[in-house]
Amino acid sequence: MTRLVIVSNRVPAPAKEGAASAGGLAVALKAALEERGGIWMGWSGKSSENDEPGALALTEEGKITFALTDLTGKDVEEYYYGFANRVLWPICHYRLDLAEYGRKEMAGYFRVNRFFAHRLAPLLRPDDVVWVHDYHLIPLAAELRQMGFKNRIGFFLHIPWPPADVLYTMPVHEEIMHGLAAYDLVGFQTDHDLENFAGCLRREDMGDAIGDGRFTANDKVFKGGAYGISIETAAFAEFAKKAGSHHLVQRARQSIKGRDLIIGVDRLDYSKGITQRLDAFERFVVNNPAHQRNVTYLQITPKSRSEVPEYEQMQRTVAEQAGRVNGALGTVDWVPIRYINRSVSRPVLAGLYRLAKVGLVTPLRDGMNLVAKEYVAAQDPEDPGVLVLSRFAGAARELKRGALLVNPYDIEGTANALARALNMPLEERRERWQRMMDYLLEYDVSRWCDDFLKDLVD
Ligand code: GDG
Repeated sequence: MTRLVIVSNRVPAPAKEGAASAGGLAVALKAALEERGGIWMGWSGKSSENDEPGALALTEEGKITFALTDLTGKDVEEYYYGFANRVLWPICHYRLDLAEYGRKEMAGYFRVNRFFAHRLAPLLRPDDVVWVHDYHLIPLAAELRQMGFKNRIGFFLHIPWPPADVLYTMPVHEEIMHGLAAYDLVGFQTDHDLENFAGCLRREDMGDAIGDGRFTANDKVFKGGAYGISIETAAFAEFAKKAGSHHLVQRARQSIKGRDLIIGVDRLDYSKGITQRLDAFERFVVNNPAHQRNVTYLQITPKSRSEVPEYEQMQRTVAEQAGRVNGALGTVDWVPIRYINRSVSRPVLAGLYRLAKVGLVTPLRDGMNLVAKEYVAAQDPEDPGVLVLSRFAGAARELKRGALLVNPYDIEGTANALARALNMPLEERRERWQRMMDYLLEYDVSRWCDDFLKDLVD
């Protein structure tokens, strides 16, 4: 079996609390590496003290070698915050208005990708299979090819791929498209993203889909496919069941005093639709006096990318909004919204999912959304909660037969879905949950990993 080399911007730390606590993606990729032996390379998350990025730090864990590199402060500023998070992230989430094109940042992005390729090169053997992850590293294969590497190289994009009209507003769209065409296999979360990608190839006569999951571009044929990422469904279900006895989960249960719990869990990010969701919850409470005082909405929102101004601004907006709704609707013995602006541990998160009658997952645009899948897996099969899910999450394409799908821009519609979820009879809840759970048990994260690697190696 050939060795596997994974490259991603960040590399997960070794798991401390057992499989499901580490997060499904890390577990699945580590399992794939453990099986084949291999390397996981990425940025250490640190910036070097001087202008030199520093040497690769190698650590062995079983059959896996972790290879981490520091970046310079300038690299982090331009490649990570500048281009990846202030151009590619908003563009891929259809937010043309938020993209900021700086020449320096664009150059920094390509420079750091070249640097990654040079760092990786001495570690690569001719028959290694390379799997590159996410928007930070699109040009990596093109750099390796330029250096003469002929290895199988695959790419998986964790975020959405936009239509041509959106992508082509980006000054370096051509380089980005050429970068993707340098892979042997390009994987997207959904068929919708894949269609958008084909549309982007066609728009400037760069290439096209030629059937059977194959594409042409730059006189070369490569594969493209949809591989919806997932979670370790069975392990997470078991984990959530046990998490009920965690003292913090028990305290949460006591504190909601028999009220219905609605849960929202998202990194603080404008793509997640948090402000629209708070509006919808407020509308629901106003429209449904019978539910007032009987419902608690818990929003868990760890900070992310606080160095990017839009995120800093959003942090203030969400906190103010939660405070305003509580001030307007709360009573002496009822706080409608509990807002936690930091991360909670994975066992507590799993236990809270299971406590909640409704999982409210309403991104404005999302590659997949693992919270939706985790919420489903965590439910008690005898008395499952209801998933209210945005139609613009990749997960909606897989869970539409069980979730209540909403348009997150439609505040009234989302409020109505909340009412429907809280009033849903047990039998309907069970049927809907079972359909989603059956799907998630079959298409778990190991299946995602196997399907991608099989197509890459074939
Ligand atoms: C990107 C794409 C795609 C969140 N809060 C806490 C916490 N989390 C965990 C969740 C979940 C993960 O973070 C978030 O994953 P998502 O998929 O929901 O969203 P992104 O971070 O935007 O991920 C997305 C994903 O990549 C994978 O391809 O699905 O579309 O945007 O696992 O549980 N975990 C803990 N405490 C928290 O407070 N422990």
